[in-house]
Amino acid sequence: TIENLEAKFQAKIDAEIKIEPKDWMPEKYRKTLVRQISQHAHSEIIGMLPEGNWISRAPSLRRKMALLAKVQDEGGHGLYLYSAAETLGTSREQMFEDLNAGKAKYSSIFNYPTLTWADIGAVGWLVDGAAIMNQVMLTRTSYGPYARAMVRICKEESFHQRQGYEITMALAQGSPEQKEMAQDALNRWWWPSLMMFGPNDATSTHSAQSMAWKIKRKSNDELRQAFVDATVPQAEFLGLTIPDKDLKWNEERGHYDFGEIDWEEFWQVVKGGGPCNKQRLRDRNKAYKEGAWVREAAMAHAKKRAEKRKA
Ligand code: FAQ
Repeated sequence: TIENLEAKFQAKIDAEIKIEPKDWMPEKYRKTLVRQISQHAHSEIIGMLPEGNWISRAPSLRRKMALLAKVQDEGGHGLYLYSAAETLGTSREQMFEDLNAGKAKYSSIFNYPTLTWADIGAVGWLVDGAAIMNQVMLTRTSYGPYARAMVRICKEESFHQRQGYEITMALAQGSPEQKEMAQDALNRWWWPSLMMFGPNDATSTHSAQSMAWKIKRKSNDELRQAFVDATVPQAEFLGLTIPDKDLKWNEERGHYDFGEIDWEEFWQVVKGGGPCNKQRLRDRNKAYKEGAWVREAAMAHAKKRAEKRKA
């Protein structure tokens, strides 16, 4: 019976045995994974856009090379994640279609503009920092292909974070104008970075089930707290100020207390009303259309090679 199958499935999860593509799984587990992995994949490739904006304007050849490599890595992360989602029986075309039509979600963070070079530092330091905090737990997620993809992604992501921190450090130790740029970027990216972890646990619709299935290993609030705790000393080291007047070390809890997130802003961005949502979708659709010939050529090449191998 279905109850039997479900009980066996949960026992496997409880015993820390990975679920693999051909294993039986509850339909809701499959659906949740497709939702989360595809949103994650979309975030990676939409995330290329705000940074791609600065490749041609990076202040030196060294900076340009590092940024180019980082943006390319993100394209790669998208590919591993789309592949992982495909093992659950959904097609890449369908996922692209949903993204391009504005039907699929991707991380709220990528709907904010990158106004100055200092934003590239802040994105690496804060956005990649938040991404790693969330993704390290996903290397232990219960679905095998997702967990394995996350291992490599996390290694690359930690290079990205350091790249951003180093840009911010150079600015923070530079001229007064440069320091001001770094501070301004921190002011604009801090709160949106905290929003990346999603709604509070009490209002998170999927958390309880995802934790029971060990898709998620830590809750949204737990991860957000860990990010704040890790990042405050980094800002102090740089001599920059985190834009939160309620931020304060709490000796009793052994954590930083911090202010309330503007949840209205969060949901507005998630629902498509952020500063750059329209622009991101427009750019994504344009890139998809203009890249059609590349996909066709790659398919033709793969077909030719397959035929040669048969012959
Ligand atoms: N933005 O019940 P929950 C990166 C949605 S890192 C937009 O808590 P869940 C690397 C959520 O989907 C960024 N939507 O959901 C990079 C759900 O909507 P639905 C990507 C959000 O899944 C760095 C609803 O709210 N990382 O790309 C957000 O249990 C630099 C209720 O929320 C990942 O995706 C948000 N911030 O927990 C690239 C990590 N938060 O589906 C380039 C994997 C929540 O019911 C440059 N994902 N929502 O319509 C996760 O760990 C989880 O999905 C969470 C949300 C933690 C994001």
